[in-house]
Amino acid sequence: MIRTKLCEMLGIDYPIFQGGMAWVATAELAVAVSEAGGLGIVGAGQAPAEVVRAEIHKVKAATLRPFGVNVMLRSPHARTVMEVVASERVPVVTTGAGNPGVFMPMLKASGTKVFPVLASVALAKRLSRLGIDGIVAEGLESGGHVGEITTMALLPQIVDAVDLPVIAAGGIADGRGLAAALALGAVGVQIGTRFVCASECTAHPAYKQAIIEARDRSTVVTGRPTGHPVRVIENHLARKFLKMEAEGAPADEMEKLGVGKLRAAVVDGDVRDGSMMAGQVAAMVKKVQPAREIIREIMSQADQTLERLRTL
Ligand code: TUI
Repeated sequence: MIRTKLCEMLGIDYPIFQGGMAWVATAELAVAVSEAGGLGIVGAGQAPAEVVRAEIHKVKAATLRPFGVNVMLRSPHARTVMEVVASERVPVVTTGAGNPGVFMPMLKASGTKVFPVLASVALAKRLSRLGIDGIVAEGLESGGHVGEITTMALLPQIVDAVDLPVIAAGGIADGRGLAAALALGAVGVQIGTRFVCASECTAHPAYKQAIIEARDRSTVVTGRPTGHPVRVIENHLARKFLKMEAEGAPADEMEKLGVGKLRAAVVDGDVRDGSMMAGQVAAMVKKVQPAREIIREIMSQADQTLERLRTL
C-alpha cells in the first residue's frame, strides 16, 4: 500500500484527508474516516464555537486517532472557533475561504498542524513563511467555494513554489486521481464529494442521491460576478442565481438569497431550492458505502494504477 511522508507526519495510515465540508462533515463522518485510517475533518462552517467544541468532544470520545477541524475563515465565528481548536489541542486544522495568517501564532503554540486550503500560488508563498505545515491545493473542480485554476495546473505550480508537503484537492474521487496527484508532486489528496456519500455521513439521503445521479456537466458555478464563486449541482436555486447574475442583480440581494441554503440542502434534503454543493467528480460517485470501503477502494486502485504505469 502507498504510504507517503504525510502518513508519518500525521500518524495516519493512508494519505487521504476528508474534506471539511460545512454541515456535511460532522463528527460522525470524521470519526469514520479517521477510524478507517484517513484524516477525518470536522467542518466548522459558520457554526458557533461551542457547537464546534461539542463536535470535537464527540470525535475525541469515539476515536484515539488523529483528526482535524476545517475553519471557514469567512464565518463570523472564525476567531472563537480557532480559540476552541487551539484550547482543545486539535491535531490538524485546515482553513478555507481566506488567509489564516493572523491565527498562526496561536495554533503553533497549541501544537496544531496547519494546512491552509488555497487556490493560488501567491498566497501559498506568503503563508509558507509563517510556519504552516503543508498546503491543500484546491482546483476549481471542487465543490463549494472555488478558485479559478484547475487542479492539474495549480498543483505542480504550488509544489514548485513552496518547500512544504502539498495535498491535492478538487477533481479526485478514486485511486486514479490519487495516483495522478502523486505524479504531480502531491503527498496526499483531500476528497470531499465522495465522502458525502459515505454511509456514516449524516447528510440527507436526497442530497446523496443527487450526487449519485449527477453526470459530467451537472455542476455549475454561481456567484462569479459577486466574487464568491460556488460550485453546486444545477437545480432551481442555481438557475435563479444564474438568471439574476445575467440580469445584473445587486450583490447584496444575491447574498441574501443564499442565506441558509446549504443547510436546506444538506439537513432538510431540499434538492430544488437548497445549495447543492458538490464537485465535478459527483458523476464518479456511484453508491453510498462505508468510509472504510471508500478508502480501501481508493488505495487499492491507486496501487493498481501505479503498477499499470510501470508496464505501459
Ligand atoms: O473554502 C472552501 N470551500 C468552501 S467554503 C464553503 S462555505 C460557504 N458557504 C456559503 C457561501 C460561500 C461559502 C463552501 N465551500 N475551499 C477552500 C478554498 N479556499 N478554496 C479557495 C479558497 C481561498 C480563497 C481565497 C483561500 C484563500 C483565499 O484568500 C483570500 C485572501 O485573503 O487572500
